[in-house]
Amino acid sequence: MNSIASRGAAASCDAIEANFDGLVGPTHNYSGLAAGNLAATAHAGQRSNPRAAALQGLAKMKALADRGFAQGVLPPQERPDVASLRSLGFEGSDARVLERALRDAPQLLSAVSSAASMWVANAATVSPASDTSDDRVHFTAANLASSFHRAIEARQTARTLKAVFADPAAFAHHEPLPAAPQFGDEGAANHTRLCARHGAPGVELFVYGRDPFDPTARAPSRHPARQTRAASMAIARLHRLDARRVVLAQQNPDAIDGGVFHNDVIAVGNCDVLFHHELAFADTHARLDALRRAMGDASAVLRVITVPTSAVGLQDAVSTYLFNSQLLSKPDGSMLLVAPAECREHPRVAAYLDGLLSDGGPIDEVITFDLKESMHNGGGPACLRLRVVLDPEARAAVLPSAWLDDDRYVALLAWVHQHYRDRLMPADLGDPKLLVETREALDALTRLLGLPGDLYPFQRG
Ligand code: SUG
Repeated sequence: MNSIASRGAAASCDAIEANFDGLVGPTHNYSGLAAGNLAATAHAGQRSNPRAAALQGLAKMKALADRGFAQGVLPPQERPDVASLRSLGFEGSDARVLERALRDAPQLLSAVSSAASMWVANAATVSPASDTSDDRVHFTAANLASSFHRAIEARQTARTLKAVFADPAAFAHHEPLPAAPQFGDEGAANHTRLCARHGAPGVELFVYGRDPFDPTARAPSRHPARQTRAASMAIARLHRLDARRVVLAQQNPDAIDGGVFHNDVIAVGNCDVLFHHELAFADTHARLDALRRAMGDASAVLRVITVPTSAVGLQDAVSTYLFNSQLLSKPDGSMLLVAPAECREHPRVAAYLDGLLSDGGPIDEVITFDLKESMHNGGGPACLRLRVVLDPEARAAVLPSAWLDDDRYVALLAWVHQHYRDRLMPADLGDPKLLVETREALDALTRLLGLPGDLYPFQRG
């Protein structure tokens, strides 16, 4: 047996799915930047609470870590991103750049101040070693080309992922795809992996919103389709996936027009289970058949839970983010749904969940979290995490200080209390003191998380 084959054998026995959550950054605010994201639009201009947002995210991470799930932390980005303002012609000291941007182009100041990097489901697409032909975990940082405030994340995201998943023997990193409309890529939010168990070869389902190279293809009319078919196909190639175990599916354009700007707002998969709303995909029957065939090739049988509109309407799915839940395998093989608190507050969705728990299916537990600060910008539990399947060798190669343990949790709580404001309005983003506070916070965080001391642009001078 050669070394690659023996590595693959180890992967199939002991791999785990780790969840790396994005820490909410100190500039978390509601600027209404995301077209087609109904929650973000509805909360535009409201006062945010960055401290509460970060604490809500940490509470979810800690609760899942305490339950025995492998939980990591990814740092936020440097915001306001003064360098982006400079690239757009604002000159002078940092304080002057902020002041002039606030006066002349407040929308640009909001965009370069967004804490949107918290939603790390959009950071990258990740393929585990058991799916790739070189037995390494592959990452492609998302270009997020469909909006300015997110497109400026791509370069730093790639840098951060390389710092946390550094070992080239275990991890392969690809640069973001070209940031052109044909290749809009939103990362793992439009990517689902299905398999018999995490370490076994899986089927990778890539969901796209539009096909720019097919003029006859349907597309949404009201809201943008952010992910393109060409981007999904490029990532499948880059990650060296077996074409027999890749399935492409188009999102239902009507769902996008109803507020489903990412597929993870309407579907979630884990191991052999796909939990989705009946309006998630265009051509649902054909796509599910393709998935079943591909799963057969991966020696697995797909279990599908389709939620009909008669039980949960599209609007209710979008407003509660039922499908933006994490679906996690427990040690006995049953599954836990980690849902937003809004699901329990909504009578029809709560009734649906009660039925789901008593139907003898794979999901036998639901826990909910108050993530309102993130939810009001359209980010639920699943948006806040990046899944990375790791075999024992790859797990050992992750930056050790990126894992959340009790001590790091306590240190992060103290760090948030020390550095975060408890109220922020979009107009506060021009305050030069906020920039200084944020840089001090991130400098402390690089030490706390054992990250390279030159991770952020301001640290490189
Ligand atoms: O890209 N919201 C994000 C939410 C991303 C959610 N992620 C997933 N579904 N995986 C977005 O729409 C709002 C920022 C503002 O308006 O201030 C925002 O960018």
